[in-house]
Amino acid sequence: FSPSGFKTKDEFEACITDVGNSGLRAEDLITGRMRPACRDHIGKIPIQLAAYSGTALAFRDRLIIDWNKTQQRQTFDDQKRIYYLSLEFLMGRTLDNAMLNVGLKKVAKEGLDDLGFRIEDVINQEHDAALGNGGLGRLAACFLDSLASLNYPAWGYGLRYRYGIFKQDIENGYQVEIPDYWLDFNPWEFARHDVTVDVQFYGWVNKHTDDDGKQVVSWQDGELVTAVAYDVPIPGYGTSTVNNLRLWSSKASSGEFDFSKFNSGDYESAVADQQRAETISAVLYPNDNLERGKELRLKQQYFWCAASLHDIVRRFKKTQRKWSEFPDQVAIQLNDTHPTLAIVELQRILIDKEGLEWDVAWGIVTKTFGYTNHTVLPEALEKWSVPLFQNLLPRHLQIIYDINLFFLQGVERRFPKDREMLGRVSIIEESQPKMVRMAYLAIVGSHKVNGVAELHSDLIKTTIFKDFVKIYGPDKFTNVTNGITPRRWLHQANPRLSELIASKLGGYDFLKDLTLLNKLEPFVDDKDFKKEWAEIKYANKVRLAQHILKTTGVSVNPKALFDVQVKRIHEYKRQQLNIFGVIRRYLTIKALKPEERKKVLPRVSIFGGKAAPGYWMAKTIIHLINKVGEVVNNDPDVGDLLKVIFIEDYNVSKAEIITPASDISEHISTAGTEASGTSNMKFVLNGGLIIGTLDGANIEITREIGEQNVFLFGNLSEDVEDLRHNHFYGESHVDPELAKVFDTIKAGTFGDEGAFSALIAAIAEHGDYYLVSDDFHSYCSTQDLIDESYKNQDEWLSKSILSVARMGFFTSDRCINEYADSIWNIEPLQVKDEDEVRART
Ligand code: 9GP
Repeated sequence: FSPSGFKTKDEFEACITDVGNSGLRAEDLITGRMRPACRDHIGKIPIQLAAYSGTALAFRDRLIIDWNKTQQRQTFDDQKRIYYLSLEFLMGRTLDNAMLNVGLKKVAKEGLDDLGFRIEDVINQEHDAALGNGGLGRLAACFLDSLASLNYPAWGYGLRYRYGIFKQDIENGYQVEIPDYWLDFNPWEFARHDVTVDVQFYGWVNKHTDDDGKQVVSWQDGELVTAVAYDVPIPGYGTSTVNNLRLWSSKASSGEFDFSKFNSGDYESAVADQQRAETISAVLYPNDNLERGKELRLKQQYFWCAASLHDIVRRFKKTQRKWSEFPDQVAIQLNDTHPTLAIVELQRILIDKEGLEWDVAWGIVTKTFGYTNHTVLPEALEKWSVPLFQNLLPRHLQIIYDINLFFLQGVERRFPKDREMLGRVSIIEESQPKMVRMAYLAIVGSHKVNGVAELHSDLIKTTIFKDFVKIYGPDKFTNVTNGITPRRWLHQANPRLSELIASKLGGYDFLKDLTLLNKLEPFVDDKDFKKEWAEIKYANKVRLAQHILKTTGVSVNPKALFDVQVKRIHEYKRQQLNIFGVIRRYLTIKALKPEERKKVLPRVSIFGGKAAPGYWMAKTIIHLINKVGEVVNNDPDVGDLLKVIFIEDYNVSKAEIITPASDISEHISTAGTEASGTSNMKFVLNGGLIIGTLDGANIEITREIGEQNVFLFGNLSEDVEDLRHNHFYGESHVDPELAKVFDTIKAGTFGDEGAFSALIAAIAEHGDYYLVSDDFHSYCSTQDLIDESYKNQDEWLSKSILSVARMGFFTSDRCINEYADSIWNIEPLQVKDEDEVRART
């Protein structure tokens, strides 16, 4: 535990706790009024880290007071609560957000200034809480912010991974994964050793009839693992509401199981048990839109669902209400299929433990759950093998079979002539081995199913869940278009822009009601306003250019057009299309005479994102981007006209620097593959324009901000299947411009051409599943159009301002209100006036 100079993490934490318990205020860490023992230790902490610790603990103290009040108020009011179950919460850093949300950032800045610290340096000490892969996890984090800001009684439930998403290093152009141990000093969590749940795995099921003739089912033996709660306060913006995010950590059970092993002298296996138990919450699976069916993952899912359900039921039982009132008090939202086992677990609790009849219990279950689908990609839809289930969760498998049986009986009654439908909709897939289809289970066990953008919600109804629409009718299926929190993604990431907007709108109310942004429209022709708008963008680009220089050694011109694509690397997101376009641009520049080059608009192509460690094609794309960068960035013919940058280890805090600096960002997935996308919203909210396909939320963004403000290209989703079919059965061809790009790669211009052959073959020989060649021409001509448009800066600025003014719809506050009204049926809590109105910086 070297960074702090403490010998162990425990020693450091003990010291911090000591300060907390000693009656000293957390700020004393900075001012030095601390116990001598601690002073010795603190002296060894790098001074910036000490300043961070002090500031974080000062804010934490404040949050705790409001957190306690909120929890008491929620218990006292006894309203219906929403529980948001998500295996991922991509929170990023907390301190800055906490300062802004409680409205005391100015005060903190002045205090730190007085002590000789720059607030930015202090904020930068914090390790990102990276408990997520990408959009799904970040959406969950935005939702928590909105739930608290809107005063909804809400809890998040997740896993406290010891290792979040890996840290990405680039070595020789290749991605290298480094473990992300983020818990070295985390002042934002509270270990609740008083809140534990024993979770059972394996074992066998005993069914017998009791003396009253009633069938009793019990799940026996197996292994117990203890879930320990860690609570994280989630402050709302401009309100005193502080909600709770409860993350579970696994440890060996202290039950008789382990003791029996110890007592019999079997120390080794007792220790192995302990390690096995701790492994459950050790690591976040680093896959985005990809499921691999690993046993440990299923264990994680059940561990987290069982602990969370136990907690929710325990809280409900304290109210002494009847079981029939459970859905009036509890709404549970399943963020993707990962928490689907919660459905089965609640049914098990109700029938096996509480003795309810099957139908009564099932009625309660289905009224309680809602399910959000985030993808139609087949490789991302979860399925678990029946033998795996049978071994790990034997009682749950029986219940799933019963759920399926009753469901199929109902289907058969309604559609007696359609025998094939039974096979198509069965929760159990009759494959070898049999598989449990989690999405189907989630649909059958929920009262509402929603997609995350209009096109996506339509697609699930007409493709993967078509039969279920026939069975349940269309009303069960709905849409809630995603959103983002403007507090983090505008106010925190782009404080100058937020301040400029506030100066025109007469305050920061737009952060609570984003539709107020439309009051910016009249300023679209205001010269002074436009000048300031442009200056802010430029300053943000300078900041990013500094970051690029520091991290890559490449100097980029902030006056160039910054073209950004930052997101997980995936073939369907088509970073390969982007880099092939960059190569074409490079070839075009090279072919120009020196005097012609003077007319070329300089561009910086910026990439960032992680590839799943086992996703070889995605890793090849990263490799190609870096190799192209090495050549282009050092080519004297090109100079400033083109730079290609790969930003290592893209994460939330880097997104906060990159997003405000973009002129154009790329959202170029094959139509019909990106469920929504949310970075598209972040970029536009920060005054960047977008190039995109008619996919996911791009469509609604276009509708809101106007077609003239978006650069759209490419085939439509309804044509994708036919095009794919043609690739296989018709004449295959590669776009001639793209063929030139391939020739350049094959000629070894970017190093060993063999390294990239699979990337080319996927398009030229293996059916071009993602339609890269089909869309290449339209992509390139749209990029040319962007060059032309950017040259007219005045018009570009008007587009930028108008777009921001029309982004009100995409706040996550709107989403949460929609979920609350149409799915959860919950109301916000009344917060007293004096608590609600907070100073806003
Ligand atoms: O791929 C989708 C992305 O388009 C969407 O914005 C995000 C949040 O809804 O979810 C992603 N889906 C997944 O990560 C896996 O289902």
